[in-house]
Amino acid sequence: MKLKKVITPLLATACSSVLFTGCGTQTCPDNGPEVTDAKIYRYGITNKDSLSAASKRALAWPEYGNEWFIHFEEQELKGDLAYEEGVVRRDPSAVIQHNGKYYVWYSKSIGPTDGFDADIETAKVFPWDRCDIWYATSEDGWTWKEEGPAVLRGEPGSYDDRSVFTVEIMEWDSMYYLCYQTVKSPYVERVKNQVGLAWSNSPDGPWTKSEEPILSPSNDGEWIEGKVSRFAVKNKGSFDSHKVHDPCIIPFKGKFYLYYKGERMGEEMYFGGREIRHGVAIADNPKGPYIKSPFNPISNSGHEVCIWKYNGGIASLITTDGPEKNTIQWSPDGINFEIMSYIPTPPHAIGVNRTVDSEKDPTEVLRWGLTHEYVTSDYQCIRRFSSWRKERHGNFADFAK
Ligand code: AAL
Repeated sequence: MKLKKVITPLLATACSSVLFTGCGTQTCPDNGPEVTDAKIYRYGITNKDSLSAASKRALAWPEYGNEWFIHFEEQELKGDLAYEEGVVRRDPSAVIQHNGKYYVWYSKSIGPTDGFDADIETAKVFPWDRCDIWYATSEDGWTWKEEGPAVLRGEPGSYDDRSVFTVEIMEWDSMYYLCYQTVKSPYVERVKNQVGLAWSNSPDGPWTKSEEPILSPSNDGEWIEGKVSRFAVKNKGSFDSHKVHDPCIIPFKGKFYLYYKGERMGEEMYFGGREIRHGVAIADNPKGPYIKSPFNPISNSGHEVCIWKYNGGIASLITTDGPEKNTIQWSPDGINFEIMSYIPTPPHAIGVNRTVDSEKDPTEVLRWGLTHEYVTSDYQCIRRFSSWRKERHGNFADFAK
């Protein structure tokens, strides 16, 4: 089957038992799914006059192959990105290539995490607190050389004076753009997180930072006064009223789409995990201004943003939180995503491989890339992942008999 012919989305009903939204109109018209002998045979249905709910869903599935269904495994890196005690290296960017070398950017900090109860002036509240953005290069994607810092925290009083972290890279028109999270001191529970941008004509820098953040949380929530807890709210506000996280900019349809994770003031545990959603903000130019889409949120699940272009649209790996976690979704317009596959245990905080032709296969950018691992709650290191598709259960030799 030709890959590009199977882009029809696998709807929520068809994909996973955690998704109990009922039939979408695209696959289950009022008079029920089309029942053909070929489909009855394909899905092994006993009796076409006695259809279980599962059989009805199967009959409603689009013509579909195995293309989006992949499995992951992780491996250790060598050189400077191997685990180093006392050092946090985490949230790797996508991998790009320049002058024959792979490049990656990441959050780096030193020392243990103290939490919010320690002295706020000196404490490091999270592993991603008091970070700078560093970068490393590699000939083969396995052994990495740490080159040094790329973007440092700002001067005291600036919007990024406390931490710059969770970075992504975009190459566009001979320029390089790093977008990343920023926090301004003091790092208290209710601190807002914003997104900064830096640009350079070389992946080795020097980088020029935006004077103001390019994205901020929505300003429509209300804390309960006199408390410090981020869960104590009068009004939760929009899905991104507390934090805009995990930014990733992708050039798409003549514009620049900044995908991000939104965290909400007064976040609750919803079905499927934390109340985490994704949004998108769109600009005419790489430096902005980025305008949040009125269609936000564009995902009610997920955690770190992991997106790539495929077949004229955008694909997104949704992990960790929400009812649609552990799925790959695809959208023709970058806004309206449908589930394509269910993915067992995807790696966290993926940096995809942007050096390959993303059109070659729906998940080509995921054949290998970088992720991070919690070695301890204090210290994380960057690792490599690879992914593959199971073509057959069991042994090939048996099949050939
Ligand atoms: C990650 C990301 C963001 C958060 C923290 C560091 O998984 O979602 O980067 O701020 O955790």
